[in-house]
Amino acid sequence: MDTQVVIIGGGPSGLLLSQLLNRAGVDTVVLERSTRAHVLARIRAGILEWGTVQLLRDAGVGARMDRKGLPHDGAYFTDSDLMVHVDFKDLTGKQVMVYGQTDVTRDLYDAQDALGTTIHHQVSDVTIHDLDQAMSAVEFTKDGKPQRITCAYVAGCDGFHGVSREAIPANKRKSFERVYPFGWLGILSETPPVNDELIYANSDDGFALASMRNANLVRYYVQVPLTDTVADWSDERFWSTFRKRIPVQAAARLITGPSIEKSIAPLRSFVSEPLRWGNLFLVGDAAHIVPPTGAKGLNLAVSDVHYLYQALIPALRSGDLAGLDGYSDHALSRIWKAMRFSWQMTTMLHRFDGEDAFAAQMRRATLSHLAQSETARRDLAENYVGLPF
Ligand code: FAS
Ligand code: PHB
Repeated sequence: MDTQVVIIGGGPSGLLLSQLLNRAGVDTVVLERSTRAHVLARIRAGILEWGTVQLLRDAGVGARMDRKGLPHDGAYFTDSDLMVHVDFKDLTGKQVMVYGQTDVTRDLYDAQDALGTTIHHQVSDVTIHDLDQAMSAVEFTKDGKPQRITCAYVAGCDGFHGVSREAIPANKRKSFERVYPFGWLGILSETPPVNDELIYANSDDGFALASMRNANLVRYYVQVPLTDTVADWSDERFWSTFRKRIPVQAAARLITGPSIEKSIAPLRSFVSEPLRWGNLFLVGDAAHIVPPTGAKGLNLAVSDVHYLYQALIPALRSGDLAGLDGYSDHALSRIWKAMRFSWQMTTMLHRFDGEDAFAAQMRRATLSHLAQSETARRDLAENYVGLPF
């Protein structure tokens, strides 16, 4: 056997699984189709649940996060000028950490390099074999040459557009999907945040999110029609729309500047079951996608990694397969709860084209209840900071 675990995908879930396994003495090989620079250029998640923060520290990659990250006690949820503060720390005893996925991924690459882990970049033609045998294999092309690696297990950490999910026969897979009729246009701008904590803003004109990366780098989003492209959105148009959608008291403090990154992400909810097929285990976006409204995408990938890591160690050390046999159901239980929260936040905060006045009233009443009910705020807080692993 060439290695114990082949990990397909060098994004956050693949790298974190490799890091945890390597630190436990397990040999891995990571296969990534892009260059490291391309992976690190992606601007994605910005909020880490407290369980994610702890796991990154346990993996030995928390030092830079603890120096540069911003612990946040709460966030604001608004309906036009009604601003509701949900104090996560007061309601749950936990915070969240503002620390970009790009930084997490960079920290993981640095740590994997320090361990001397084998990470093949720019691989292509990845195929997975013999999943029902004691020893499986992964074939791929690297520098124009065909390669084959034998292994005990394969972790499919290759995201929504990867090959792992398709390695499970279509008639053995069941998928669930909700595609939302809008996307998020996101920008990065080297300007001070409009608010000390995040603002999830619902307005008659649509949704906006005021997030950040540090005291002089903001990450702002506006809901846009799916038909829009980045070319439709000048900085001026972005700023005037964003200013219109956040509460007036925040808009008065807004400092605008040139965008240094601008991209549109579609919104969907997706789950593929099961997460296991023989020696293959799906992790993260390879198995599920959530709309970013609940800040769950990256964090769900991390909890999958936690469950798979906890299951692989006894299997590899003593042949105890109970954890692996239970991985799919165990991970799916938490996945579906995060799926629900992300869907609820998306329907609560976005204006849907063609919606009737009743739908707008439901959104308004939901936020008004949030303002008046500590129970409602605690329910949101428990889900936002992350349900227990
Ligand atoms: P990833 O997609 O990050 O990584 C998969 C890796 O596998 C990639 O590097 C890919 O190149 C590689 N790969 C694919 N096919 C392969 C193959 N055949 N062979 C080898 N390698 C292969 N989440 C949030 O919480 N908040 C957000 O704001 C947010 N914004 C997002 C914006 C966009 C545009 C996208 C796409 C996602 C966003 N997400 C967000 C979700 C995102 O953060 C994911 O949850 C997170 O990247 C999941 O990590 P992975 O499972 O590692 O998948
Ligand atoms: C981000 O900072 O990119 C971010 C924060 C919270 C979200 C989504 C994205 O819910």
